[in-house]
Amino acid sequence: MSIDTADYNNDLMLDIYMTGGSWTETPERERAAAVYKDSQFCLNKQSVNKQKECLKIWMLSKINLVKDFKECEEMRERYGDETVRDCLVAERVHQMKFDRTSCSKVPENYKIYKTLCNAIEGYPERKKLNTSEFVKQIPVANVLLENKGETGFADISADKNAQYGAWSWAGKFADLDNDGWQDIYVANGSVYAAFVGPTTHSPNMFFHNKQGSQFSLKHVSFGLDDFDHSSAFTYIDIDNDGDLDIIGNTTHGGLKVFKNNHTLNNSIMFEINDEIGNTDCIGCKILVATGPSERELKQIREIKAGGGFLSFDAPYAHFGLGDETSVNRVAVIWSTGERIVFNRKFDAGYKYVITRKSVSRPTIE
Ligand SMILES: [Ca+2]
Ligand SMILES: [Ca+2]
Ligand SMILES: [Ca+2]
Ligand SMILES: [Ca+2]
Repeated sequence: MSIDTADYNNDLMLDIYMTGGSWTETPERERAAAVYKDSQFCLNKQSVNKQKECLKIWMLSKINLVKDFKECEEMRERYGDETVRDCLVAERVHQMKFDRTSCSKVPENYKIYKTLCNAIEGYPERKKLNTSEFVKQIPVANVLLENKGETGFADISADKNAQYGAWSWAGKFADLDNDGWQDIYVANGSVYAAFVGPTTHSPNMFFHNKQGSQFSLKHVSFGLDDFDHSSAFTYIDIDNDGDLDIIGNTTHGGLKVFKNNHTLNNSIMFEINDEIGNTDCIGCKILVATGPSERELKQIREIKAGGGFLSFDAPYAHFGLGDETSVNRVAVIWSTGERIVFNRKFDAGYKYVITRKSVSRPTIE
């Protein structure tokens, strides 16, 4: 449900990461089932949602969507009439595929369910397509495609240990520990257990990039082990200390903020303003080199306004630099195709603003 591009192996060619309903078999599925197996998940405050809301979602997610409403009724004593009503409406809507005349019976104040019902009711007849020339979808996995240049892209998901996911709404690259290698964070979560099995609540997953050779699942040690129904997130340095923090969203609850306390490595950030192309320089690329030689570590970022499910990041280029204290060369490839190189030192620990004026040379602040 998301497609992001970035250079995971620092060869200056942008690679692709795609997420979807990937339900890969991992120990995470068993762990999720254990964590979320009873309402202690809510009572122990493992959720960002208010306790009552959390319990309601927990109950709804446990409902088997069958043709009787027995399980909804069983919720009445503990969770009250309102939850039973929600349950009945949700269940009714999901039966519409069997009985499409029922949409008019969904109460007017359940606007989302009514819209959903009418959308389902309108299933078009499916036209047979000749799929023989289509690129086949890769099922049950998130997908990392490495850019091999002239020979195209190669599926390296399993080789690099990056294929794991669940109901993966959004997966995006960023260097969260500032070691110079871009990691991947994936937001997982779906509320309908009956659709996707009992382990709906797989945690969000964090793939730590081991210098381009492998990814390893590190969401527990990085504090990103989140079992709520996450759907979207943005990377942003909320406290201006040079490491990227995360603001996440949930499908049925509040926002959550993950403050990054992990890294002591250095970093540098660039904001590019363009008075000739587009203001935020969407589509621009920026490259940096550190160390005494131009051949030292090089990294590339593309300024984007997309990448995640219903979400994207601030249009800045953030680079982790490890223990390097400066960048010695910066190149900008403008969205309009021109290129400019700054052969000067940029100290780490700052955000630089590069501006291309409409009538003069670029300036740096
Ligand atoms: Ca690459
Ligand atoms: Ca990293
Ligand atoms: Ca920060
Ligand atoms: Ca920090």
